[in-house]
Amino acid sequence: MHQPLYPFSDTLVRRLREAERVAVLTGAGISAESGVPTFRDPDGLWQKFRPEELANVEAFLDNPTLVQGWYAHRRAVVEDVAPNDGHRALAALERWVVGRGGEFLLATQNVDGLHRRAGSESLVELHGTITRSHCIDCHAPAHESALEAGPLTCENCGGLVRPDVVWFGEALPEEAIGRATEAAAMADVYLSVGTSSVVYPAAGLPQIARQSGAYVAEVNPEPSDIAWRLHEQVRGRAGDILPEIVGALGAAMPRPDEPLP
Ligand code: BV8
Ligand code: ZN
Repeated sequence: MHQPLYPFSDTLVRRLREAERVAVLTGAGISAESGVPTFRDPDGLWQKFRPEELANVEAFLDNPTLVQGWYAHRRAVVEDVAPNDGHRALAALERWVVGRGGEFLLATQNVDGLHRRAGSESLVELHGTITRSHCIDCHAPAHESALEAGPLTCENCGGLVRPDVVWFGEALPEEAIGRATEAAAMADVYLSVGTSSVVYPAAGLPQIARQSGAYVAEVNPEPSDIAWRLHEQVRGRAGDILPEIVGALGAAMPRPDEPLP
């Protein structure tokens, strides 16, 4: 039996081998190794800004230029980085599960678009994406140009332009949370990777999986808010652990320069 280098159990590998349905939830931690700051880590985004100040509609309407500038900064960071081995390992896991006739869904809270760039296909973005923007009045897609003085407005109607993300107090995209909830309820194995599990409804997904009979493990250097409710806590970084899990299954990892199938 493959002796993993990392602190995950043979049970997890066995349950993955036996699984017909695998579902995964990711948070900012899986993008940390790509150089995208998380929210609640000591050097995270929320240390400098409070979410209430930036990631909600009132804050945006109060100070659109500040919020647009914050997202423009985060978009520039994301355009500069690349998926890491953690993202690629989940794309490999998806191909391995689907290749054996199984079902796979990755639900991410991240808005950085790195999972899609790593090759994940069965993917829902629970909190939207900063890679697209739209007008708050006519909802026309908007192209975020560099912020000159004053807020960016819609070329169509002059309305304010906002990123396609889900802010606090806003409903998640129905289809995305619906598919993610169904996948959690049906999963044989559920992996929660790189999330502090404090934001709902996303943080409820691993708990739904657990209550529905899935084997639930989290991959995180620190225990998340719901770690004690899960079967297994794999202490480590996603970019180290996930390729080891995928290796233990004999699934091939895509190379960074490998063109997508
Ligand atoms: C809604 C915007 C209703 C996009 C974000 C009281 C109790 C329960 C819920 C609530 C409550 N009061 C209010 C609520 C609801 C609220 C909520 O949950 N608040 C919390 C804070 C209490 N939720 C909402 O408002 C949601 N909407 O409920 O709407 C509704 C229904 C119908 C109609 C109308 C309304 C909306 C939630 C989405 C909010 N948007 N961001 C953006 O700017 O990015 S949330 C923000 O937090 C990000 O989206 C992020 O994805 C999310 C979660 O954070 P994480 O991804 O977990 O990141 P974090 O930094 O916290 O943790 C990183 C982890 O990684 C750490 O554990 C760290 O140890 C680990 N890590 C670090 N390095 C690594 C690693 N792991 C692995 N490898 C590594 N290398
Ligand atoms: Zn408009």
